[in-house]
Amino acid sequence: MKCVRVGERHVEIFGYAANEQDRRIAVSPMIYHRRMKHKILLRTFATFAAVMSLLSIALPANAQRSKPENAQVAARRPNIVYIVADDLGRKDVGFHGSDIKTPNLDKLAASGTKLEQFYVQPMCTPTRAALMTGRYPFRYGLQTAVIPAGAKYGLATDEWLLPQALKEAGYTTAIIGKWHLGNADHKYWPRQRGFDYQYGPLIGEIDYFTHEAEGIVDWFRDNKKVVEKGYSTTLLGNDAVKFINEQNPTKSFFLYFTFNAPHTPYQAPQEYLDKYKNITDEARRAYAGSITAMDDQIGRVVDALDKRKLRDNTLIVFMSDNGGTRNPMFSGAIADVSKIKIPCDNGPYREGKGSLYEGGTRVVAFANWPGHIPAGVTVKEMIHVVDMYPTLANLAGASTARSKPLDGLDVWGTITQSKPSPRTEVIYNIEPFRAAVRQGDWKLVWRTTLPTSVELYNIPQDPSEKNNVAAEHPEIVAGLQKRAQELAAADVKPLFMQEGFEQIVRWSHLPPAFPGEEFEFDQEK
Ligand SMILES: [Ca+2]
Repeated sequence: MKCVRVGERHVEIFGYAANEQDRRIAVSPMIYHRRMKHKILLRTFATFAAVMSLLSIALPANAQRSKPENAQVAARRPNIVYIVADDLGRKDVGFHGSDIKTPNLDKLAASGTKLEQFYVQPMCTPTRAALMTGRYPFRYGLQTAVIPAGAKYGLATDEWLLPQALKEAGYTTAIIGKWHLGNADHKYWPRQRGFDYQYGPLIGEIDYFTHEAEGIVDWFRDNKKVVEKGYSTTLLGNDAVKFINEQNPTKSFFLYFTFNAPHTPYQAPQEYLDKYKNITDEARRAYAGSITAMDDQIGRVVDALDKRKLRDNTLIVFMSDNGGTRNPMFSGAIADVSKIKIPCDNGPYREGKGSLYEGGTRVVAFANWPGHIPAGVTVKEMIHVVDMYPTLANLAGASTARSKPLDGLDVWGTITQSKPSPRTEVIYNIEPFRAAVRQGDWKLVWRTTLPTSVELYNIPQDPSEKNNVAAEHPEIVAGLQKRAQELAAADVKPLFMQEGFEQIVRWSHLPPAFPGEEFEFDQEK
């Protein structure tokens, strides 16, 4: 675990001090409050410092635009259920060979089309922003890290989001699950961004049972905080089933169904832990249980669609928002996983969440729509999550005229007919300290902070990114670096860093930090 030593304290990055509970009891409320204030600032700085120091890794301008259609036409358009898992390891589903049981996902994948080169951003916020906007996060400053729970910023309100486009086309729109695109101001909340209905958490991670982070409940329905008992995955499933049952079958709906599972803290109800008595490692048992619990809720949603005879007119898309965690620095803030064996498995791909290698960005994904998407097919063409915006908008008869220039391309022909993907380039990310760009088979992974590094991989030949061939292909490296530089010159600098610097300035105006008054001070030491 990386630590920043400040005065008497070690401030853990993305973690708590191990004996925090004991300290709370030991100190006075005033001192405790002051310490917490320091701690929050220090953790923000530590997060920022860690990202800066440890991360060391042909624009499709003419996205297809559809013509607006009226709401009556939309009534014949398919329902869309877009399911997002949080930090799911690529290999951690049954159909990728895991011992973790996901029978419902396996069935949907087998009766649909698997998307084997489906790319996302390496963390929660950027991927969700890319899906909602059809644009890479470096276009609007969300490319670095996630929106911390205490941050003020959010997804720029001048972006025209997918639910806004679908709503305009006559769809009923709902988010049931995690948002993570801004929480400090109502203007960033989903009901203000095109969703007719909202239920679930707004920030990046919560306790599955208390729905809290930092002692604050993060569980809302239609902008109102609700206190409910239950395991978050089950509650989200209950609500999704209820939503489906309430829909008017003559009106199309878009359900954005986004679990906080299997993100840390690794937690599952006892009945799911009991399914994995064979797994001795506690973290992996809970992680496996949380995945199977999620799978069960997805099964309930499919059953609800079946019962209402909606399956033939419903597209289901499933993806993870980033690869499984492999580096504790990116696991989250609630649980310290630095001392456990991290349970996520990204199969053959290098590293995981937070990384620009394939393990962080090439995720488990499939699409299913009986009669429209072939069963038993695996598409190996490149697709990026930004492509889903124009693809779904066109499918829904929604206009993208109010969108900013899309990075996404319509990949419906690729998904349904295995046509060559219109996407020949993937921008993994553009950040001040690193970038990764792929054109065709070649992928550049470029760390720009000292010590710099340049890596080049031929992904089809070397999907595990083991053999850096940059020295053998200087002209390809130069071309990809030029592309990264062009994009960086036009980007919006990371809001995470901008607000991080503001926090540092505030930190410098805090009262001086001295050792705690409650401790005995040995004059000799
Ligand atoms: Ca995530």
